[in-house]
Amino acid sequence: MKIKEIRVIVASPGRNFVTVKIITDEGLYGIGDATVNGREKAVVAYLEDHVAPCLIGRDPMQIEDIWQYLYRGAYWRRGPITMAAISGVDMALWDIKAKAANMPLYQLLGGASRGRIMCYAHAQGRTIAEVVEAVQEKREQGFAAIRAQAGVPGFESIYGIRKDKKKLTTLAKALPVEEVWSTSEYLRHIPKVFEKLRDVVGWNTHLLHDAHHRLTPIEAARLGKELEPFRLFWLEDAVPAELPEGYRLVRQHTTTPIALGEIFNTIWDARQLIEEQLIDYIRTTSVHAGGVTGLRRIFDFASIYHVRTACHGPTDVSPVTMGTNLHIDLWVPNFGIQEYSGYREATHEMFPHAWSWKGGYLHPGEAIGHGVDIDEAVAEKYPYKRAYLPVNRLEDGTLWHW
Ligand code: GCO
Ligand code: MG
Repeated sequence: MKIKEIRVIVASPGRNFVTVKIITDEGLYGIGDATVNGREKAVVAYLEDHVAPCLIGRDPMQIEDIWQYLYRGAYWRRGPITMAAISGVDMALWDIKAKAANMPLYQLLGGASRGRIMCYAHAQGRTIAEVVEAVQEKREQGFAAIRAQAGVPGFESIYGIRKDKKKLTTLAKALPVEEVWSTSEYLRHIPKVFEKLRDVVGWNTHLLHDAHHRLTPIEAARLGKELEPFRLFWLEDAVPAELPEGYRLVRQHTTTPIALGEIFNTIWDARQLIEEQLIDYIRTTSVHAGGVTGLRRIFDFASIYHVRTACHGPTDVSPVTMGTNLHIDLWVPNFGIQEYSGYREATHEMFPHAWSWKGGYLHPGEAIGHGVDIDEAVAEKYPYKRAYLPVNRLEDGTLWHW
């Protein structure tokens, strides 16, 4: 079998997705996701101009060799664009291999280690009352784990919370929306949110929170400590992870579990955090951390250190990544949880998939391959639209982490 054609499809069924389609001379094809939210076109150029020409004529069964060829062979290693391109190719190749083997991908990985995959939903609100209502709604839908994000009094919009959705959409078409942030106000407010949530929901629902990279280590330590009475499932991305040893300080002060890694691209980004047991959950996902090949390596390494998996699964990773993650989730012995924030109808329409969601649980399905396809005719109806993530500033105008 040989790789005959590689198509890179960019479409925006509500948000932009970059999809790789690898077609073989035997008619089998595979699909991969290569989306980097807000920088989509860079991956398209990387794939079309630099990767595709090198792969035509190669044996698609040589997944490991192709992975190494694209990783080591580029000389310029790692980074989100390179790794998203490698991930897209890798997912498509595993899809082809599993189709050729006539089995669902999870069987090729070693089979199912569990019957269903626990996922967590997103609940957010501007006021505490709104958050409580949003969490209750997710509980009624059957979610056993819910991430709660709350507005901070006096601030119009922060990560996960927007005052005026319409305004954001209009602005997002042009340039990044700018938000304003105060760590001290946030730190004062968040413990109150979780105190109220525990009062209302009791102890049978897992509660999670994402600090979205905004704190310093000692601030994160304080937040973790103050949230201890409310027994969070985790506190996510408390501190930007460029300085992994910064997390030692967080660990010294709190037993609140720590989750990290949605923006990591390789095992090297996660190595020290895992080795020193500075985190409890590793958030790498198939589209940004090297596809099935990259993720499997990171997760096996994490298992030695009692670190569990928690694949990133927001709306900006496509249903192809979701499907691929679910096969890994079903197999991986050290599974923790899967993020699932759902998709718009148009996204489901563009990516027909075998995976399914019921209550708070997901399953990859029994279709051969990873079970996710792309409907190219539907994709044509939704052309790419330039869009950015917001940026964040402190009250005095200093650019901060978003
Ligand atoms: C999460 C993430 C996302 C990111 C988004 C950026 O935990 O789901 O933090 O919401 O902000 O993926 O593109
Ligand atoms: Mg996050």
